[in-house]
Amino acid sequence: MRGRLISLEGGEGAGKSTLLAGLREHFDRGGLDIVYAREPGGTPVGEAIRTLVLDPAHRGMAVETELLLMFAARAQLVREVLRPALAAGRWVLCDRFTDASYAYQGGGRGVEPARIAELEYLATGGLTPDLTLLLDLPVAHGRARASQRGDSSDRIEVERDDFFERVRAAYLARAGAEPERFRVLDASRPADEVLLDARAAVDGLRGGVAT
Ligand code: Z5A
Repeated sequence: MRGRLISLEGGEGAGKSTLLAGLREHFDRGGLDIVYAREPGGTPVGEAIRTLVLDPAHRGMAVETELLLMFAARAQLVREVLRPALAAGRWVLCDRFTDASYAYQGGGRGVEPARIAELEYLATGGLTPDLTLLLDLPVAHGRARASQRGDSSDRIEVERDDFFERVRAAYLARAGAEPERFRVLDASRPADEVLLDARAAVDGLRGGVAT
């Protein structure tokens, strides 16, 4: 039986890394063998692309280049990690997937969704998550959290608030269009509450096995 693909999405500082750590602990406790991946990245080729695409030195990167690099990393991840894991019946938890391209390059940068869909088919063959957990919170809240981490901003994080407002709107529009796949979580709540909801959604997908 094919495994399941779960993706985590959200704007800057929404708490994806925090949630991922909590879910990981939950799965480990249940003795579940989960494959973890992240985008852009998750393979040696993908991690090299991540370094390139997020490097603030490349301020002049064209929108099309950014889009193609995201999908180049994704194509590699799908071929090298996701397809083999799913075919072997394993479950995969991926920190971002194709929805991020529709939100950031589509909503944020203004690329036509139809153009993105062409690349999606090429890179993923139409592979879609079984469940997408969207961490939603106001842009200013997420940015304040991210700035508290004290690390330096990458090439996308330096964008202005209106960019991230469009990203958020694009995510919510996608969630509204596919309510059966998305679970929108109010990420402004304490991390343990967000984790409880996320666990319930994932366990629901497992038919209650991972309780
Ligand atoms: N990108 C793209 O443009 N197109 C694509 O197709 C793809 C990606 C795949 C890298 O993503 C960038 O790539 C990203 C989108 C773009 N650019 N941006 N901006 P990333 O996922 O690696 O990085 P990120 O989006 O910048 O995530 P992040 O800023 O690292 O945030 P996070 O993982 O969602 O948050 P966190 O580190 O878990 O939490 C941030 C802080 O808040 C931290 O101090 C936590 O302790 C705290 N926190 C977390 N949750 C809570 C709660 N619930 N309450 C209070 N405090 C909390």
